[in-house]
Amino acid sequence: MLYIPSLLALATIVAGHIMGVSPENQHLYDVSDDGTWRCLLDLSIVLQAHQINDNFCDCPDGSDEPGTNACEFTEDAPQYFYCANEGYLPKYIENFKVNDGVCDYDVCCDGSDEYLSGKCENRCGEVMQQYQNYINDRGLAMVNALKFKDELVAKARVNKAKLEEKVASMKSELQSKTQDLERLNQQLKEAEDDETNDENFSQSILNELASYAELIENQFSQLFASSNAQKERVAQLEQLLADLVKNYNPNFNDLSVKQCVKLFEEYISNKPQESENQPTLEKFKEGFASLAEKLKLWLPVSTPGIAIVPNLGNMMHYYYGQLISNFKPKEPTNESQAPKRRFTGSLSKLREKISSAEKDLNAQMADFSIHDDSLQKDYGPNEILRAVEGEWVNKKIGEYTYKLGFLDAIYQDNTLVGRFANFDGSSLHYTQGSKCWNGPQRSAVVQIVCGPLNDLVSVSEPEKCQYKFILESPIGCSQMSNDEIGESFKVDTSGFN
Ligand code: MAN
Repeated sequence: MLYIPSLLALATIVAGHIMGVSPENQHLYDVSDDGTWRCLLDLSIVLQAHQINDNFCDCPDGSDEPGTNACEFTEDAPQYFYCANEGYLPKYIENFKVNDGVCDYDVCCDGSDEYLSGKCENRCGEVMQQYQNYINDRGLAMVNALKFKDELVAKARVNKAKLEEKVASMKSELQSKTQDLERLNQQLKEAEDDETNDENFSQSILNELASYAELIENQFSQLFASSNAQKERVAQLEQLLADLVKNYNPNFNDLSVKQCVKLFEEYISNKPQESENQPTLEKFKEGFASLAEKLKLWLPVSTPGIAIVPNLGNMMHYYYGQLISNFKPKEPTNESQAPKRRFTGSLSKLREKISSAEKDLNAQMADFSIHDDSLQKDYGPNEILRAVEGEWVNKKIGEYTYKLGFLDAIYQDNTLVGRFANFDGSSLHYTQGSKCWNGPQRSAVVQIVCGPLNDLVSVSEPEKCQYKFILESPIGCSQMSNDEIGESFKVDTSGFN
């Protein structure tokens, strides 16, 4: 049968050029000498040359219809049409958009996707202009953003240096305070040793006092005993003489008797009255007991119920025992019942000083650890996050106001979305937020894209209570080629119709 090419076929085969195929792929449609061609992904299917772009889908991979929309566009076999876009950049458009009556200038600025009707004039000049403006603007923005980024890196470096300086000074302060504390502890030890020496000293003094006290008591006892015996004898003599005065015969002219009677009468009349306050051993003992009472005020109080023995030596030993027991390490006792030591003021002051120095040192150690840990933390490439530590970005998006603190936390109004966990170089991760109603704890990933300033541009919730933020920041900027910048270019077709 004679093959008569259709209008479409004529349109798609222009001087051996296959419509919808890029120049570098044209060779794939070279026809064999016998005038046949095989499907690209299934060489067992042999077609006649005129079956290419005949608006009928013969190949399962759709390769025989690169310039029409005859083959179905599926996920497994997507079909694309090549637009040359002379003066701009070649592009591929989905085949179902070919000859559908719509000028898809965002892809085919040359209008070639509507080649059948020819209704779409070539706009590639304007598109190219838009593209160049975009590249220039974005390029300039990128240069500025990179400048900001360099400033951030420099600031991060300064912040780190300051922190290192602070950590070093805290370290040396801690070392000196540790040494001070060691000195104080040494002082305490020496003072406690001195106290033990005092104890030995007190022991020898008190021993001496006790033996003097015993000696004095013995001497006084003997003295009082002999004094009483003497008094007894004098009283007997006085009685003898009093009898003599009473009974002698004055008619006997015995001069010696008369002289003795006269002298005795004088002796009696001159005899001093016996004092009421005669020294007695009891008074001496009473005096020492009062001294012992005073000692009780200075020494720890004895166990209730132990009577004070009214023997001078015993009393000395008794109070000495109290004194010694005070130096011995004490069993823990009920504070209210425990006797209070009244002579260790300087020691207790020293202990107080040590305890407050220890508290101070512990607080400073904790503070030091926070700073030292922060020195070890991961702050991303060039440690750039150090530059924004403590900064917050706020933005009302939809019904909520979001607050994002770098290295801190994210809030959705007052709800905690998450606390900073880590930075993987392109995204900040926040976890351990407040629990979602019937769901997980809130968490967020903040993707950082290049921008001149820190700005939250969008938020979404791909899974319940798991948020995704896009944050523009100089942190996300890196040197890009024009082609890379151009990847995000979108044609503005609003002025084309
Ligand atoms: C709040 C917000 C939402 C979240 C729901 C879950 O309304 O935190 O983002 O999806 O709670 O109950």
